[in-house]
Amino acid sequence: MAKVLLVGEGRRGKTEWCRSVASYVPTQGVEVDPLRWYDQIVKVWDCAGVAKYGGLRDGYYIGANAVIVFADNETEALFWLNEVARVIPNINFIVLTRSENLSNFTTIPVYDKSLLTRNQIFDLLLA
Ligand SMILES: Nc1nc2c(ncn2[C@@H]2O[C@H](COP(=O)(O)OP(=O)(O)OP(=O)(O)O)[C@@H](O)[C@H]2O)c(=O)[nH]1
Ligand SMILES: [Mg+2]
Repeated sequence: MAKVLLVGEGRRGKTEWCRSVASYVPTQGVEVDPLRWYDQIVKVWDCAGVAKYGGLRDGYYIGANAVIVFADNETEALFWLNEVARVIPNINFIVLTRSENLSNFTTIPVYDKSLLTRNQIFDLLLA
């Protein structure tokens, strides 16, 4: 079973990506959501972005096959990629952002997070 991490600063839409949330409640530690990908289940580890709720952050990364980084700009994205790569070097990744933030990225490819379905993202990461 694949394990995919969601990382990024607080309030970047990680938990929103897993499910519709009416209001923002910071994730404390990690929430694991089993999400369907065709006939498989992907374990999605939605990690807290707010430092004081980070908990056992490095421990959550162990065994991950891929990471989805939610970021508003390139500095944030590189920070979180590096954060995970310390534990899992060369991990497969995708960076998602809002369309109005696409131009903040010049060196790493990003995707408009409203345009790709979950399955399309898992296809890119896990196929
Ligand atoms: N700045 C910013 N805000 C966003 C983005 N996407 C969603 N939001 C707002 O963030 C809130 C949803 O946040 P969540 O999905 O709960 O945030 P999270 O990334 O899980 O945050 P933590 O659990 O604290 O790490 C909503 O109020 C959205 O309006 C984004 O790409 N950038
Ligand atoms: Mg969250």
